[in-house]
Amino acid sequence: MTRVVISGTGLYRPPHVITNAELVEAFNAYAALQNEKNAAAIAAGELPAMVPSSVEFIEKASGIQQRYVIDKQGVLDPTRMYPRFKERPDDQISLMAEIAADAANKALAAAGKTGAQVDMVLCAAANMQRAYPAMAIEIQQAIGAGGYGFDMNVACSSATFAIEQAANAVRSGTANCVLVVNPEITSAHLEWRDRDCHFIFGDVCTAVIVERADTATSADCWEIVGTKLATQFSNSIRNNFGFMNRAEDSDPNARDKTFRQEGRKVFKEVVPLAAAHIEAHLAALGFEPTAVRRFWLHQANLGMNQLVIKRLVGKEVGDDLAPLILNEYANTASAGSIIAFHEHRADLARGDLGVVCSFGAGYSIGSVVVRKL
Ligand code: CO8
Repeated sequence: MTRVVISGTGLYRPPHVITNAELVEAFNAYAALQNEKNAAAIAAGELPAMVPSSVEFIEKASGIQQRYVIDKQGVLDPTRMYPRFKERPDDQISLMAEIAADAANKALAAAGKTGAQVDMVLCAAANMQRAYPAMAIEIQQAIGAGGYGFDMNVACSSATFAIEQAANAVRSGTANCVLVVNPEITSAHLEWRDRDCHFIFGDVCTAVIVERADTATSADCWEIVGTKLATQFSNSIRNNFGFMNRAEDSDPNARDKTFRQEGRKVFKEVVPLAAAHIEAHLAALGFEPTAVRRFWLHQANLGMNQLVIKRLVGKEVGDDLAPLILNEYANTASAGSIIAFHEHRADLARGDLGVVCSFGAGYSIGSVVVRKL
C-alpha cells in the first residue's frame, strides 16, 4: 500500500494579542453600560444584572492567558464587542483565503513543495466565510494548485477529519499531494458579550501537507500510521447560524446564532470519550499509550487535557508528553492540535510515535497516529 506522510506544516498567527486583563476590562465596561441602560428593568426584577468577569476565573477554569485576533479594536470596544472586518469586493481575495494562503505557503516551503505540485485542497474549519464558491477553490487558485478542492466542517475536529480524507485520497491514488488548511476566524462567531464563554477562542490558521512518502523530500517527515474518526450527536456545543435564518424570520443577533455550550457538561462527557478513543485506536495498531512519545491534543481546556493523559498513562505528567499551546493561543477550534504539532515536534527522534487528537462539537473526535521517519 502507498505510504503517506505529513511533510510540512505552516502557521498564520494574527497580528494582535488580547490579554485576559484587556478582555475582562472590556467585558466589565460592557456589563456596566448594560446595567446602566437596563437599570429600571433590573430594579423591577425583570432582568438580571450582568455580573463582572474575572482574570483569575479564566486562568483557573481554562488555562488560557491570552489569544490572538485579526481585529482587536472592535472586540474590545464596549459598545460593539465583536471584530470589525471590512467587506471586500468579489475581485479581492477573501480574508479567510488570505490567511489560508499565508499558512499554506509556509507549509509548502517546509515540505519543499510548490503550490503547483498540490493536486487537492481541503479547507477544513469550524466556520466558512461564505456559502460558495468553496473557500478551498479560492485557496487553490491563490497558491497556484491544480486538481480540485472542497470545504469541510466538523467544528473542532475539522483538521484531523481532513487529514484522514487527505491520507485516503493519496493512498487510493486520487491525489498525490494534499493541502489541508484550517483558517479559524473564531472571533467572528464567538459571543464576546457572554461571561461564560467570552474568553474561550482565538483566531489562527494552520496548514498541513499530506503526500506520498516516495515523493516527499522534506527532512521532517511523519508517516501517517493510522487515523480514526468518531462522531456522536450532542447539542451541548451548538450554533444555529445558517442560511435558513432569514426564511425562519429569526433574529440574526439572537444568542443562539453564535457559539454557545454547556462547558461543564462537555468537559465531563468528552474527557472519557477522547481517552477511550485514543486508547482503542492505539490498541488497534498494536501500541500501548505508554509507547507514545507525544500527544498533540485539542486545545480547549488545560484540565481536560491533563485528565485525558492521566486516563491514558495512569499518572500526572508534565508538558513534555502533551504540550500546551492554549495558554498563548486560547481555543482555536480545529487548529489547536495542529498548532501543538507544528510548534512541539522538533525535539523528537526518528522512530518516535505521536498522536494528534481533536475533540469538540458534534461531538466529534479524530486521532492521527504518526511516526517520525
Ligand atoms: N468570570 C468569573 N466567573 C465566571 C465566569 C467568568 N468569566 N464565567 C463563569 N463564571 C462563574 C459561573 O457563573 C459559575 O458560578 P457559580 O458556581 O456561582 O454558579 C462558576 O464560575 C463556574 O462556572 P462553570 O461551571 O461554567 O465553569 P467551569 O469550571 O466548567 O469552566 C469552561 C468553564 C472553561 C468553559 C469549562 O467548562 C470548559 O472548558 N469546558 C470544556 C469546553 C470544551 O471543551 N468545549 C469544546 C470546544 S468548542 C468546539 O468544539 C469548537 C466549536 C466551534 C468553534 C466556533 C468558533 C466560535
